[in-house]
Amino acid sequence: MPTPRVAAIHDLSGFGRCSLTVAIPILSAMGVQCCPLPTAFLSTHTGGFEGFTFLDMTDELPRAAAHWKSLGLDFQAVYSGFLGSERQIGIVADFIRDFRSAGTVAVVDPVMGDHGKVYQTYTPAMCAGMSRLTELADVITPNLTEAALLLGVPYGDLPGGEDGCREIVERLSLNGKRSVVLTGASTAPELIGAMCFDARTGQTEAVQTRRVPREFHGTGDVFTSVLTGALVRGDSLPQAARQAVDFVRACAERTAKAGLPMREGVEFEPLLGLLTPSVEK
Ligand code: PXL
Repeated sequence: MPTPRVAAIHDLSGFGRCSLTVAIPILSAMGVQCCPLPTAFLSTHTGGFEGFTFLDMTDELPRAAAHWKSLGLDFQAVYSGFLGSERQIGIVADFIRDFRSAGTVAVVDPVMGDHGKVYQTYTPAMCAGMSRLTELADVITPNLTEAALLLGVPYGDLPGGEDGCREIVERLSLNGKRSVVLTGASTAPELIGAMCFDARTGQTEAVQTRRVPREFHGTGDVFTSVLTGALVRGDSLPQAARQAVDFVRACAERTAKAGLPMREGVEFEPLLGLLTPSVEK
């Protein structure tokens, strides 16, 4: 199989294991070429650190995209996540339109918040723009907070339980046109994982694992990076979600055992080998 190539449009946070510092090693370990377009450079992510630096890269994105276009590059996936400004919504939308071809999957992780709260750097206009951006996606991967924002309902009013998660993904599917992978979805108290609506088959299916009773920053980025890598390697949506759920669980279990702080993310580095396909010379 030729090495699949992914354009990854996320921030680069120097410390805290999220976004590009997760996507690049995970996609590489999966045998996928990751081409980063950094939306911003931060000293750390914004969840749990005070005084982080933030360098907005908005002006650089269309310049880099134009250069890539002039080189005739193509991508098997465009994968976007945390955005640095409202203007980046339109830039990412243009990128998806310009680089989309028959074999391209557009994965939009509508990163906006967690635990019922919107992230510090996200304005209401950015959240509205993110919702428009998801209309261009083949696959979206909201957590419950982001699902509530996309549906325009208060977090506390989301339908609960397995049936509620099924209803959420089906309502977010734009009448079955796009696939939806709801993360942090739980069908029983001791289980956690994803609820997937697959637009290719029209099926909704829960992909669950035993819950690790701790939370870590950046697990959504680990999840969607594995999912994207598996999709460009040709796996179906439920197969890709299974790999992502199992990898996040392995990372969370290891990190919880080591007693590491939530804000430093999951210690995924020693486990990258779990993702590596057997080597063909
Ligand atoms: O994991 C999502 C994320 C990505 N990038 C930055 C963040 C967050 C969540 O807080 O702050 C900079």
